[in-house]
Amino acid sequence: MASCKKIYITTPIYYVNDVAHIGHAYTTIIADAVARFSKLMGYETFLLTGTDEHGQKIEESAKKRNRTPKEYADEISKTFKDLWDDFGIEYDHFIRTTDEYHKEGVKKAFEKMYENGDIYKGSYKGNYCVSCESFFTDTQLIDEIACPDCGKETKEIEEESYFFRLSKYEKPLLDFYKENPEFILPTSKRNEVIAFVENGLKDLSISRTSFDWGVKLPDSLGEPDHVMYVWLDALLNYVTALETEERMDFWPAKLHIVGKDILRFHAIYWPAFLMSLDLPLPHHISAHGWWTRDGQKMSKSIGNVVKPREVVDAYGIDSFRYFLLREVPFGQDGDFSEKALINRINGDLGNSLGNLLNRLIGMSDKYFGSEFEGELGNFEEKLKEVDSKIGNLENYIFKMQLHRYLEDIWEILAIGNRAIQESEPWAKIKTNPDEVRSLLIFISNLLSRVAVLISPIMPKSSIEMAKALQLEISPDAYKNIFEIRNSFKIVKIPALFPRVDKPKMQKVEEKPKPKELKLDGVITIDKFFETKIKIGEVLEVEAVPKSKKLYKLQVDLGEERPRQIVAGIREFYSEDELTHSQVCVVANLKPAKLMGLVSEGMVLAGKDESGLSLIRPEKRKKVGTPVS
Ligand code: ME8
Repeated sequence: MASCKKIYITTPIYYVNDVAHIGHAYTTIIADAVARFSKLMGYETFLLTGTDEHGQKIEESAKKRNRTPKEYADEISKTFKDLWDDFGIEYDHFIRTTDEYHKEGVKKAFEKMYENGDIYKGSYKGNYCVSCESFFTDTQLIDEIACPDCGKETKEIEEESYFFRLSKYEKPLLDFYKENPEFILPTSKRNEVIAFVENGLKDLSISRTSFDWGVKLPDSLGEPDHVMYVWLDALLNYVTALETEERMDFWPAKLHIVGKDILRFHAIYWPAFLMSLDLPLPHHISAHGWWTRDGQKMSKSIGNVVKPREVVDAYGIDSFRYFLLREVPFGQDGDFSEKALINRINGDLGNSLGNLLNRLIGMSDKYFGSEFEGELGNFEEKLKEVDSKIGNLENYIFKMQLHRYLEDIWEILAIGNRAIQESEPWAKIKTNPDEVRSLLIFISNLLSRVAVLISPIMPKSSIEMAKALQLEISPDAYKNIFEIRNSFKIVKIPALFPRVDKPKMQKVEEKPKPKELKLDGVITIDKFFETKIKIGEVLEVEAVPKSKKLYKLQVDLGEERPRQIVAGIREFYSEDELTHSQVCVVANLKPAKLMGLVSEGMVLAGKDESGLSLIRPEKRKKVGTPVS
């Protein structure tokens, strides 16, 4: 473990534009597990979580619901806090970016960065994604409009703005990554960040005038119309929370745990801001992968978002915590399915852990009236095998290898279950009760170790196990984990993980897939573009003699002279309606003769039983504009 004695761990602060889902629960549960482990190891530990409440996205969400942004933020922030409280998350401080102390702290930081010469005023023109609250250059956009991160449409904005000299930190950042190879975890993600920085960093626009819902710039700047860029406001929470608790001695953070979606903000902007503020940089930014459900991206419109409360109501918090941390290696994407969760409960939790404890409770009661005392005898070697595995476990935690940690604990449980199988106590209890007693001493010592080791991951089950084994879960118990106990009084407890026979959660309603369209005479886009359609203006209209249906039109397509077009629209439009109106014309049709008149194009129209309608541009456009 690292030499620092104070460990500061953070989750992202979550946007209050929506309630928590499995992704938020995942990050928070990992952070809670690591913080609990750190406490178990005897380190002074501070866990921070909270909500991110400013920005255009929140302002828009509130407006849609006819609420003020603050009312809306109060309500959603509370749902996050209540959820973490109900889940037993042991956070030390819950920050809200609308808290006064935070806003003051952010203003002070802005002032300091300004005084250091890292902030200047300019004007910003660019493409803004409201959903991601970030800017993109034209070349970063997909199809010239969509956000490269979330695919939603960006807005072009031009406004006066303050800028942070991010470009100045390009080299210091690259040097820092080089000198601190474990700054970004997992290391696979590190290369992505380095490549991004090597590509060149542009100065960052850090104030907005196009909306209100944010922290105002410091009064000293005299800019009442500017609010701070939400990511500057949000990232600073990691420091303002400690300041208000007067716990700056916890800085720098040991671990910022984030999803891979926001790694760039934490691994590039955040260290650059900190350098500008002359503050030391965090030890690790750990980015985890993305959860899907039943192999599909979660989305409200599909209705397949995994609600953490629903899972926990059905299966209990410890099963959920175990599943999340065991199912996917940190950094990789994971898939939630109820079936996979049930398999973990019935397999790992029920058959391996629950069963071993049950066997111990049953045998100790039946053979020794629940109390026994003795030596390890033949099982001494086996306990050594267990202890050698435990020796490696600590390394996994701060490297975020929680799945490996759990895998090793489950190997230890397998050693215990195997020992019972091989020793056949039921056959030996009459002939060799000493060996059976030794076996139970071994199993009790093994389970005592496991009870302590799983306490950060499954705190409730660990307390239940401790009750059965009559031990206390504490940093002392962890420090003395290798001590061998020779006498036990086992207390009966209900089965830890009863078998789950059928799914308990509400089924996700499968929305019927849209029917496949039957397309007639399909053409390629190239073929379509062979037809040149242009916008034109009707200059003159004349009825064709001896015809009830035809008009002779002079249409300006922006060419050297107007075109003469004969069109069968007389029953539906008056001359006045047509003159100086715009129409769409097929411009590369071979000229044809109608009633003896040359027609040099075709106006587009649609006709049904109620009559005919010309196809016109919705707004007036320059004549000759191509239609595509
Ligand atoms: O980004 N799988 O807030 P946010 C895994 N306010 N994790 C997921 C997930 C998924 N499908 N969906 C969300 C913000 N997450 C900013 C953060 S920090 C200074 C500001 C988790 O509410 C994951 O941790 O969009 C991700 O990084 C975070 O929620 C984003 O939460």
